[in-house]
Amino acid sequence: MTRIRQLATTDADFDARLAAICDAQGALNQSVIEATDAIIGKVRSAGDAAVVELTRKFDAREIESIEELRVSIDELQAAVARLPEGGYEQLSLAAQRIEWFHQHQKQDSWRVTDALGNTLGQRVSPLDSVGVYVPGGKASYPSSVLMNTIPAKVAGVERIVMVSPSPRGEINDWVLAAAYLAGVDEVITIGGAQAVAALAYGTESIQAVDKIVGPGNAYVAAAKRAVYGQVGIDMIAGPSEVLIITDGSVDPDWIAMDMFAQCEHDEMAQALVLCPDTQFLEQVQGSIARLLPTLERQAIIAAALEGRSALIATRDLADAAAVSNRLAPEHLELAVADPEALLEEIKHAGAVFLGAYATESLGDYCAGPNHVLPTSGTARFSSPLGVYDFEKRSSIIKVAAHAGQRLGECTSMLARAEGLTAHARSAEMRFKGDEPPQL
Ligand code: HSO
Ligand code: ZN
Repeated sequence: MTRIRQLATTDADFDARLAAICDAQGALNQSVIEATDAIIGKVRSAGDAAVVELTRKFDAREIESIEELRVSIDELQAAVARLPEGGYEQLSLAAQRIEWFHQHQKQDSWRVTDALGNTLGQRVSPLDSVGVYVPGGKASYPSSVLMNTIPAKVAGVERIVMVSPSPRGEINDWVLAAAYLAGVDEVITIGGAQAVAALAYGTESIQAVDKIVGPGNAYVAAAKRAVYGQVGIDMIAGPSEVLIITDGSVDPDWIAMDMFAQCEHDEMAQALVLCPDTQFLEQVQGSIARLLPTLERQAIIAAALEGRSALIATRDLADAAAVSNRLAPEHLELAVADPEALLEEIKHAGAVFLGAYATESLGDYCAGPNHVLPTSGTARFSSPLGVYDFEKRSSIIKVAAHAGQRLGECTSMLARAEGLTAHARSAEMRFKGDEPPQL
């Protein structure tokens, strides 16, 4: 029977045990980094020929050119038509809700006029082009295609290129349909570090992009790290996590199933339940034992439950919130009678699900907010993927002849203090002789 570890915040060794199960960092594997760097080097020097060769080798594709790896928009549309009954409607609903939510994230450009009459401002504009990486095989999620692409589209990105490996030429219809609905402009069935390198540096037939987003395996993560600086990247995601705070006012089966939903992602996934009521935690344990055998992915779930998961008894809900703030979880469920009150105590979380009905899985697919969230405690300083990740800001500085006098004097003195006399003179040339207006 799957026995999930039980902790209590009052245990003498609680902090150490919690830290041990939350540490997912694992040293970056040196051999992966070396292999990735070699691939990036090949793509940079041999371009298309390297991408073709690596795709033949890793994805068993019998191809001679990149053109054979492109999927046309007509083919994406054909995949939509092949979806099972109702598939198009449900995928569209998810896409529409994600788009509607993200529309609210659009930032406005702004301008202000200072007391001197100068105009200053910030202009917000979209990135020109973005690459979306979609893993192949089992981890190829159409929902992630929507979540990574729609914010870019809403931001106004003109060229969105999706890359996804297609071993032996197979590719998931749902992924293609999601690409169509989200408005992807180009699809190329390449993957791994070679796809990241091709997007970052460009090849003869693949035009480079400005930013690469989307999850991938260790090679893709290492490649994204390596090309960062040449292009922007979203984040390097760690294993997915959920932290559930409950007061015991919900059905323990719901809590168990929410843990399973998280844990079925992979063996390293984590589900933590924090509750002041130890009897309720026992009931959750009972629900786990009864429901786990009914699940398709029970082997993965059991490994994740026994690996980095725990049921944690807390003194009260405030104590639970304090633990949660320390961990800054990717997903935080507040399955309590008064979630708004508890939310007041929450400082860090990628996404917060309020109340018993707001299960993480709704957020994973169609609630609207993004499911690409900061993991491994990075919610302390970062945010969900959003429209703002596909926008950049330019400062605007407009100075009129008289309005700049006072700034000219200020610049002149500070520049001379830094020993930068050309700076000083370029300001002085413009404003010498004029009376400085009073501030
Ligand atoms: N929970 C994952 C996203 C996902 N779930 C995709 C299902 N499909 C990370 O937030
Ligand atoms: Zn999920």
